Amino acid sequence: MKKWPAILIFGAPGSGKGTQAAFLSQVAPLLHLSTGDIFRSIPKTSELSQKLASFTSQGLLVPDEVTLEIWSDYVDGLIKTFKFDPSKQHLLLDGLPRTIEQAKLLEKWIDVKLIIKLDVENTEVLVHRLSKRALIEGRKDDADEKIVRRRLEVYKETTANTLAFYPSEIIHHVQADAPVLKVLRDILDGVQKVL
Ligand code: B4P
Repeated sequence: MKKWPAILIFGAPGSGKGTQAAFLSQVAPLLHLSTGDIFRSIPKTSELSQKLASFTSQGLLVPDEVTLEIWSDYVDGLIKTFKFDPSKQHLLLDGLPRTIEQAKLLEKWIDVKLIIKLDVENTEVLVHRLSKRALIEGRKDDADEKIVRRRLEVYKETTANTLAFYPSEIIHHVQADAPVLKVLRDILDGVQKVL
């Protein structure tokens, strides 16, 4: 199988991955896939959704095999329904991989062209953004500060190390503690080199 070309958007919870990926997919031939959104799209009454919630509601990562199985089934569905054409589009992966094991498993499917790394040094900025989103979107995992802080710890302890799996030449760092449009402009500087 020919691997799908992909750009990864990488950063702590609240760093702006979902926000920026939504903008980017409007202006470039990119198919935005957020693992968090895929999980949240599964009907809440299903057994699978309840299994996922047992992890996400505590700020923990969903197990690697389960994550990749759901993600790959989802992409297969998009190909079969002509919503993703790998010959014309790159995937824009938001929130995947989050562990080195996920990065290894993904090698089977994707050819990573670029990684956009959103840098926000101050944890309190992230906590503030997520608490604000809790008021707007009502996501349970944003509403409890203890859970938000646990997600940030999981990011520091596990997800941040995942970046080391990839060659540093393909990593484009962006200062993400800045207004949304400035962050977008800096991201586009990196993206235009590969598209
Ligand atoms: P996600 O849905 O990916 O949650 P997130 O990382 O918190 O959100 P995101 O990064 O998209 O939000 P953004 O900063 O754009 O994951 C939810 C859960 O699912 C995880 O905790 C985990 O349990 C599970 N999960 C997901 N992927 C997984 C995987 N691969 N393996 C295992 N488990 C997985 O936005 C945050 C807020 O900041 C928004 O309100 C936005 O408006 C604001 N904002 C963004 N940019 C800003 C800026 N420049 N200035 C001011 N505010 C800004």
